[in-house]
Amino acid sequence: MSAGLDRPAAVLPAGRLPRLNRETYPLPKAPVRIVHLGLGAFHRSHQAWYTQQASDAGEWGIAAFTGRRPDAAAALEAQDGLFTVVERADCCDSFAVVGSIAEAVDGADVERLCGLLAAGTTAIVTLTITEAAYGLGPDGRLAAASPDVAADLAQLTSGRGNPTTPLGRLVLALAARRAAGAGPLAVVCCDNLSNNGTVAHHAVVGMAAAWDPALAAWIDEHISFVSTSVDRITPRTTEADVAAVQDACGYLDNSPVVAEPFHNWVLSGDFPAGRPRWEDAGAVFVADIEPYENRKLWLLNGAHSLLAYGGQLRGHSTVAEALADPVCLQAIGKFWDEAEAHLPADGLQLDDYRAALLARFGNARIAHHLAQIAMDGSTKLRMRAVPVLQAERAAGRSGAAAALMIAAWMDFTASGAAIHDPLAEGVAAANTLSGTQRTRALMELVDPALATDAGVVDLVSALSGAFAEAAATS
Ligand code: CS2
Repeated sequence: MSAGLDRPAAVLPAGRLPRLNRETYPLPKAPVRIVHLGLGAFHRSHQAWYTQQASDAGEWGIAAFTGRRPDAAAALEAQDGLFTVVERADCCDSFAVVGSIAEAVDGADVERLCGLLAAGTTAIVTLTITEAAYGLGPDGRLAAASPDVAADLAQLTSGRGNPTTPLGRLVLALAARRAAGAGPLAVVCCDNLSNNGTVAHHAVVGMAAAWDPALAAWIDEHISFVSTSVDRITPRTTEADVAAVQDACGYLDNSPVVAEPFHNWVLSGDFPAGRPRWEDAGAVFVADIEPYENRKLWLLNGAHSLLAYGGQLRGHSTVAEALADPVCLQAIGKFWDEAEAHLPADGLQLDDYRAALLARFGNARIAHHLAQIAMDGSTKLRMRAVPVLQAERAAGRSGAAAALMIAAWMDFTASGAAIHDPLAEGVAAANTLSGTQRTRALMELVDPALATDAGVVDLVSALSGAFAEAAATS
């Protein structure tokens, strides 16, 4: 069921326009069977959109919880959970109202979260909590000493029950499900991580085990962790987007979301309590997700990170601007060649995929800001550059294009731009050093093993400055 708009453009002044809600736009509310953690633009343009398109959408409502701030939940609740998806193609926009979010909740309301997970009708928990929020250190284990994780463990063990990280909240809510005897469910990780189901599993069980080993054992037995590869470019909503929806749709929507027309969702794993027919909207269920995941993380997200650091060092602000710079374009092509050598040749249509990516990145009507992509670099590079660099070196080649992504990140961290990173303190400390010492210290934050490889450290050091120095016409 797609809720396309059939209203004429507004002729009334903004003050007299109706507010989007279920009275002005009568979409029925489905019963909550999905709980989402991480209510943001991407959840709305992707999982909420897919759920709305499923032929059994009427049975699957979402209760979506925010992360640190309540704002997005308050804004959406004021419109009964409704919002507009603006599909922004390079020719034009189209608009559709999505009604699958039945409840938008402040993430701090752990009581509501526990209540929903204790209900046997809740079948799925989806997560978009950011790559960095899984609380895992560079070794892939739960960083129990990190301040947020340690604070949540203290909350859980003291029985005060007020964790603040999404993981801590999820563990508490799973304990409520166990206590209620509500049975199995699926946790579906929708963050850009390799093996994201396994990562979520380790993170949740790691935190549970540090609190209550019996809960950890119950989670292992009853909770399915589904791995997924998610894709839809969704920049942050701007005031201009809000105004565009108002003009085109004739109502006030305080929470529209702009996304490219392209969308993709590949999933692998069990849904012991059922799931919506997401395949009706094109979702694909596979036995082995790794090739799809690597294709997306390396070719799309890897290129994004190259553009984010290299592009900003060259004075660009958006993906489309950076792509138009031959220096950036050439860096992407070289990185894709390296990555492609480690992807299966069959079934992934890599030529088409690369061509489609260039078209998607080149859509200048989507103002996808490089500063947004540049965030959390230490975590993202671990998924986007490191595996390609390792594979290239194992194959006896230098991996210079993957190393260039890491060198560009390092240059960017010293460029004076604001650094948003879970390891920001370590980044700042490393940047007080110089030369190879600095490179090694920064590399340790991304991948400790690579930091001990003198060849890699020398290569990355030698590539420092490459973006800023390259001539635009080279
Ligand atoms: C981007 C992703 O911000 C980033 O790190 O690379 O959000 C990217 O836009 C999405 O994965 C596209 O599906």
